[in-house]
Amino acid sequence: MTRRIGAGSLVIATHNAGKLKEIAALLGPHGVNCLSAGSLGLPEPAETGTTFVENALIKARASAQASGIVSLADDSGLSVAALDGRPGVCTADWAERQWFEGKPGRDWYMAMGKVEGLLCEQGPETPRDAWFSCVLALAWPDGETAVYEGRVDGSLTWPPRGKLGFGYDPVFVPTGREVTFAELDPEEKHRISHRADAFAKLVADQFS
Ligand code: ITT
Repeated sequence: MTRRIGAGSLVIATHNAGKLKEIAALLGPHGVNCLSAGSLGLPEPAETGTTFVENALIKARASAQASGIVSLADDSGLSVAALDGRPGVCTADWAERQWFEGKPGRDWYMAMGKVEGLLCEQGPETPRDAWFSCVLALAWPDGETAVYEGRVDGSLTWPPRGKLGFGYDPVFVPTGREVTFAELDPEEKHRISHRADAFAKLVADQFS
């Protein structure tokens, strides 16, 4: 049986404000006292893994060791079928700019445009199927870990639409809907997203 988080605090080992907001909302009903990596001043480890699982474990372990508190990390990304699954684990890297709004930062419009540009190079008939993956990793300070994987399928649209969510949400239309993740009510995204899928597995294992 998997070890339980228990009644104490849990560090959310992310420096991404959009993820932090979604994870806190998903954990809310379970009465967990969430602390953020940012508020504890925890460093961001280098994501040197080649899979979502490896990178989620790197982040969760680094946080648990630095804080001494059980930690939850999320590694996630967008995979495009016609691009052989790219950007995948490099999803955040495709947004990195040396100078963005006066400082180093992430430019999501540029990243979405890069995906669109590569699809356009392949011609108008290119399938636009894509999926988001999310791996949630729990790590305890003594080294024990647990991993939960989630996915949501959909297709890419252009131009971007909607102001909600974060990252690549404005170009992702989940299967069976006509609106993008950035146009969906956050509660609805929390029901169907890759993060929600991974969370359902975590909740079944940890809180049932
Ligand atoms: P942390 O490592 O600090 O958690 P990060 O942003 O660097 O934050 P990742 O390495 O996991 O996180 O990168 C995943 C990227 O995938 C993220 O920055 C988003 O751009 C994108 N992404 C993940 N989930 C998403 C979602 O629900 N909607 C839109 N984009 C998402």
